[in-house]
Amino acid sequence: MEIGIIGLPYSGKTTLFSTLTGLESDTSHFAGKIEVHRGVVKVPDERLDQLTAIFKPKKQVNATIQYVEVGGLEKEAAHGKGFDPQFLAVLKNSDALCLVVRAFENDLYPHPEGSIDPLRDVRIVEAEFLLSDLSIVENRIKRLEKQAKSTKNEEDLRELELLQRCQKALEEETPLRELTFTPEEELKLRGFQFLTAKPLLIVMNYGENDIQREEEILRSLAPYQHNPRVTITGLCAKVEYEISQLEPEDRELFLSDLGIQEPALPKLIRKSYELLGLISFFTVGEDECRAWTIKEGTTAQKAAGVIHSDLEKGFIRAEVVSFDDFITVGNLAKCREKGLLRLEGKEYVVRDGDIITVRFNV
Ligand SMILES: Nc1nc2c(ncn2[C@@H]2O[C@H](COP(=O)(O)OP(=O)(O)OP(=O)(O)O)[C@@H](O)[C@H]2O)c(=O)[nH]1
Ligand SMILES: [Mg+2]
Repeated sequence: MEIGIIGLPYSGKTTLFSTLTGLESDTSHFAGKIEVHRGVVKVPDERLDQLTAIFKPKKQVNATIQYVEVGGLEKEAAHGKGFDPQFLAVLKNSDALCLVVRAFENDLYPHPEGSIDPLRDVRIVEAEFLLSDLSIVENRIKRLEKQAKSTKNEEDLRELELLQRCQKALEEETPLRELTFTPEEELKLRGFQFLTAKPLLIVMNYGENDIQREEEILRSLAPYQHNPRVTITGLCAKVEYEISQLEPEDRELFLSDLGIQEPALPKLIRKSYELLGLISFFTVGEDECRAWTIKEGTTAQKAAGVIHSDLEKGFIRAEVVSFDDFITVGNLAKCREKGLLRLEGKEYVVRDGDIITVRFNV
C-alpha cells in the first residue's frame, strides 16, 4: 500500500517525508526534474506494544505503509497546464494521496501564490486532479462511442454510460470519490486510476507558533470536512522533524517546552492507515509479536494467506480472541477456559485487533 505525498512548492512535503521515513531527501522543485523518493514507515500501534510487553518475544513487527514523495508539481502545472506525465504516473500508482497544505509563514520561502490560504491551495490542486481525470474520461468516451456504434456491444455501452456519469460529475467539479458505484463499476473504473477517486488525506502544515491553534486552523478547510473519503489532519512538520532528530529521552522535555502532549506524526500515520481501509490482526508468541495488514472485510482464510500461502491453502480453522478480551484476561489459556478464544471457520470476517492462531494442514 502506497501513499503519494504531493503539494504546492514550499508546502513542506520534503520535511514531512523525511520525518516520516527517517530518510533525508531533497526533492526541491528547483532541481527542475521529477524526483521520486520512497520510504517504508512503521505504523505505530499501542496494542502491539502491549502484546510485546506480555509475551516478551525476540522481536516485534509492526505493520508498514509506504510513502512516496513526488517533487515537481510546478506552480505553472497548478494553473491549468496539466501535470507532467511522469509525475502523474507516480500519483496514479498510489492507493491514496496525501496533500500537504501550507499554513505556516516563512519569509525565506515565500508561498508561490503570494499568501497563506489553505482552502485556495486545496482547490488549486483539486482542480488539476479534476482536469486530469476529465481528459482521460473524454478520450475514452470518444473511443467507446466509435466502437459501440459498429459493435453495439453490451459491455461497451455499459462502460460508456458509466463514463458519461463520471464526465458529468467532473464537469460539475465533483470528485469521483463522492460518487457511489456498484462493485462491478468500481472494478471497471479501477483501471483508469482516477486521481479524484483516490482517498485523500489533507495535512495542514502549520507554523511552530500555531500548535495551540490547531482547531482554529483546521476550520479553514471546513468545506472539505464532511467529504467522503477525505481526512483532514494537522501538524507542524518542522517541529515534528526536530522531534524525530532527538534522542528518545530528550523528547519529553522538548514536547513539554512546546506545550504539546504527544507528537502529531503517529496520528497522521494511523489516519493514513484507516483512510486506506486497512486494519490489523495480530499473531503472538515467544518468537515474535506481529501486526498484519488486511483490508476491512477480509475473511480468515484470506487473512491467513497474508501470513503465508500455505496457511491459506491448508486452512482448517482460526483460533481467535479480540485484543480487548485478551488484555482483560491476560493470557491465552484463561481466554480459552472462559470461552473467549473462539474457533472460527474460513468465512469468518476478521476484525481489527483480533489475535489469531491459524490451524492448517499441508
Ligand atoms: N517556519 C516554518 N518553516 C517550515 C515549516 N515546514 C517547512 N518549513 C520550511 O519551508 C521550506 C520548504 O519546505 P520543504 O519541506 O522543502 O517543502 P517542499 O514542499 O518539499 O518544497 P519543494 O520540494 O521545493 O516544492 C524549508 O525551508 C522548511 O524548513 C514550518 O512548519 N514552519
Ligand atoms: Mg521537496
